[in-house]
Parts: sequence; structure tokens; C-alpha cells
Amino acid sequence: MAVTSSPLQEARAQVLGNHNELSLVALEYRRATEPPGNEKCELRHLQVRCPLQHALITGITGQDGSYLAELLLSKGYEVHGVIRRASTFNTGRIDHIYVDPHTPQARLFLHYGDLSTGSRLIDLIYSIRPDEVYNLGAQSHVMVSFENPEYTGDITALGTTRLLDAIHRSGVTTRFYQASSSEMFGSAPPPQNEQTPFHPRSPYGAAKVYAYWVAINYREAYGMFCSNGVLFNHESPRRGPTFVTRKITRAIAHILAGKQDKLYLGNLEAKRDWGYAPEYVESMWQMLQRERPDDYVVGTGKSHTIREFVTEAFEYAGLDWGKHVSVDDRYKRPAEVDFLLADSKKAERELGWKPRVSFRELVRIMVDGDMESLGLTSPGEGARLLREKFGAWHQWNNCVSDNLKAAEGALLG
Ligand code: NAP
Ligand code: F7E
Repeated sequence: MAVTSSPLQEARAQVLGNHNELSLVALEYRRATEPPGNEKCELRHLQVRCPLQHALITGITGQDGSYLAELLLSKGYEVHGVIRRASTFNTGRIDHIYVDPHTPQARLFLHYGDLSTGSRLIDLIYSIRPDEVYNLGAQSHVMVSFENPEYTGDITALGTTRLLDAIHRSGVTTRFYQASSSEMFGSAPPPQNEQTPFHPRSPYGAAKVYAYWVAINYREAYGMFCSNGVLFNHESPRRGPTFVTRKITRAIAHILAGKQDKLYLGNLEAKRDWGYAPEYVESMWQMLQRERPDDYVVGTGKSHTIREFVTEAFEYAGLDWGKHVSVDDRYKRPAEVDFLLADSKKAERELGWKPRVSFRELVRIMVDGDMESLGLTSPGEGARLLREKFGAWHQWNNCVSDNLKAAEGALLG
């Protein structure tokens, strides 16, 4: 048994016993970054800040935000999320982890706010004083960015500046993750890595390039800990229903349930490097645990056409896609990104990040998810895979069935 001889040592032992090693990492980090203090000051840090790491997530109601919130809660964080005020509920993806904030054990807190409004962001940063900020909020749909280029620039590009500036002006020391995107590479030939020059092909891609550089600028100008995760497409049963993978798997479930007969798509020949979203949010957290901020490309290193996704998904569900899928030019983009393929060697080397879910497995997870959400019996391979490959923070029941049933209810009702 450890012998403790001072209040500080006792507090340290208690922190280590009750929480994970993050608490001590935080202490060591503060020691390195703050003026040398005495034992009393260190003890205050342990008691006031160390038992809980505080994270702030913009875009917590989105696909990635919801998985990241689950991951951080599983690691013992207190999680704060920015949500947009809407006249309808927009928290379907996080309802299963939400508890009344009056509950003493509550560790998830939601705050109204918007990336369009800097003053509110300053309030939030100042009052929450987060240890880590994850900027996942964005107008994230590429086709929508052609229709709403100005709005996309305001939220996806300038919203990042507003948040970085809120952190800078509030004087809060925090680590910052910027959700950068493979769309920034655009027409740059594959494979794409951290050295590949950007050539965006949409207002969304251009806005993300701006946000990427502004994060680097705050790092260089003010010494802030800002890291960019340049993530390639990542999907899941929680993917928004207008992105192509989910549009396909959701249509399959509706066809099987007799609610839909045709699926209209745009360009079937574009190639994407698709991975499984919960694995990608792990890389976000890993980036902020590094000693120094840096930028990382994250993807599987395998690329497939939309046509291949359609074929794999329909075959898995026992359907003939030729009978159901038609091309409608209205879904084709004014400028396309033809071929994305990640070279993630740096992330593998420095973060130890490696994907565990293959393209074929991803398709199965998504088809099962959509079938179950409509009350159909799925072939079940996807559910089995997740049970085998993931730990406790990421469960089939809350990540797929409950969650999607609620969303379907909202959509259909
Ligand atoms: P998503 O599902 O579309 O979620 C976007 C989130 O941003 C939602 O929570 C949305 O809130 C929020 N948001 C939109 N406008 C906002 C505003 N004005 N102020 C505050 N929040 C706002 O996106 P995702 O797939 O989770 O992606 C997360 C981030 O990673 C995004 O920045 C995206 O651009 C980027 N990214 C995604 C991928 C991918 O393959 N998924 C790859 C690379 C980068 P509502 O729920 O209220 O709409
Ligand atoms: O399109 C083609 C479309 O909308 C993929 C976002 O998360 O990933 C996402 O952007 C491909 C494109 O994703 C339809 O032309 C064909 O070639 O699913 P998507 P995206 O544009 O790659 C990046 C990494 C992000 O950062 C973004 O935030 O599929 N496609 N037919 C279609 N796409 C859609 N949406 N709908 C169709 O009917």
C-alpha cells in the first residue's frame, strides 16, 4: 500500500485512485505552463481542476460530435456542447447520454450558441474554461455549399476565427482541435497526405482551407495549442441522411419496408476513402494529448466508387440495385472531387491510429442500422462486428437502434 506523507501526496493518490491518469497529466501540464507555485497551489489545482477534464464541443448534435461526447464521457471528462436554438428538437443523436443537469452525477451540459456569434462564444469559453475545445460545428454539406456559399463561409470559415479569437481574448489556456477535411485536397492527385497542396473544388472546401490556416495562424502568432485533423470521409448509422452512404443504406431499408421503390443519385464514379466515424473521433482526442500541436491526415488508405458502395450495400440486403437506382443530374455538383485516398502514415506513426473497420464492414454496419431502425430483422453482420471490435464506450444498442428509431420517429412523425 502506498505511504502518503503530505496532503498533496494524499490528494494525488486519491485522484489516481478515483480517476484516470489524465488528471495527473493535466497537473504536469499546468506545472510546465504556469509560474512555479507551492504545494498549496498544486493542491488547489488537483482539487479544483484535476479530477475532471473539461471539454467543449461545437457541433455536438452532429454525427462526430455525438460520438466524441460519448468517448470523452467514457474517459471521465465533463463535456459541454454548443447547440443551436431551433423550434424543433435537434438533439436526437445525444438524447441517450443526456441527463438532467440538476442530477449530481451529470457530466454533460448543453449551451445554446452559434458559430455566427462571437460574443456568445467568448461567454462560453470564459465560463466553462475548457481544457480542450473541439470545433466540429460547420455547414458541412458540399452540395449545400454551392447553393449557400456565403453562409458556408460565415460558419465554416469565419466561425473558426470567432472561436479561436474567443479563446485568445478570454485568456483561457486550452487545446484546440479543428475539424479539417479531405475536401481541401479537391483535385490534388491521390494519395493525399500532410504535404499535398490544397486545391478545393467547392465553397465548403475553400472555407475549410481558410479555417485550417487560421488555426495554424493562432498557433504561430499566439503560441496556442491548435491541431488540425484532416479527416477523410467517415460514416456511420448516425451519418446525416443526405450524405451519399446514408442516403443509400436508408433507401435500402425503406425499399425493404415497402415505403420507397426508387433511389436517385448523382455521380456514381467519384472515389472516396470511407471509414467508420467512431474510430475517427478517437484520433481527434489523440491529437490533443500530444506534447505539441500538429496536423494529421486520417483515413483508411482504401478508396471505392459510389457505384461500389451501392453494389455492396444492395447485395448485402439481398436486393438488385439495377431495379431501384437511377441517376438524376440534379445531384451532380458544379465541380466534383474525383479521387480521394488518404496516406495516413504520420497518424499511424505518431498517434498509433489505425482503422479497424473495413469498407465491407462499414457497409454492413450501416445497412443493419437502418434496417433495425425501421423494425426490420437485419442480416446482423454489422451488429456482430461492432460487438467484437469496440469497447464499452461505443455500444450497438445506443449507437444504432435507439438513436435511429428516435430520429426516424422525428422524420416520419
Ligand atoms: P454534421 O453531422 O453535419 O454536424 C455538423 C454540426 O455542426 C451539427 O451539430 C450542426 O448543428 C452544427 N452546426 C451547423 N451550423 C452551425 C452553426 N451556425 N453554429 C454552431 N453549430 C452549427 O457533421 P459531421 O459529419 O459530424 O462532421 C463534423 C465536422 O467534421 C464538420 O466540421 C465537418 O465539416 C467535418 N468533417 C467531416 C467529415 C466526415 O466525413 N463526416 C470529414 C472531414 C471533416 P445542427 O445539428 O443544429 O444542424
Ligand atoms: O458525397 C457523390 C458526390 O455528400 C460523396 C462531408 O462530410 O465528406 C463529406 O463530403 C460523393 C460525392 O460527401 C449523390 O458527388 C453521388 O462525389 O456523401 P457526400 P462529400 O461531398 O465527400 C467530406 C470529407 C467532408 O468534409 C464533408 O463535410 O458522392 N454523390 N450521388 C452523391 N452525394 C450526395 N450527397 N448525394 C447524392 O445523391
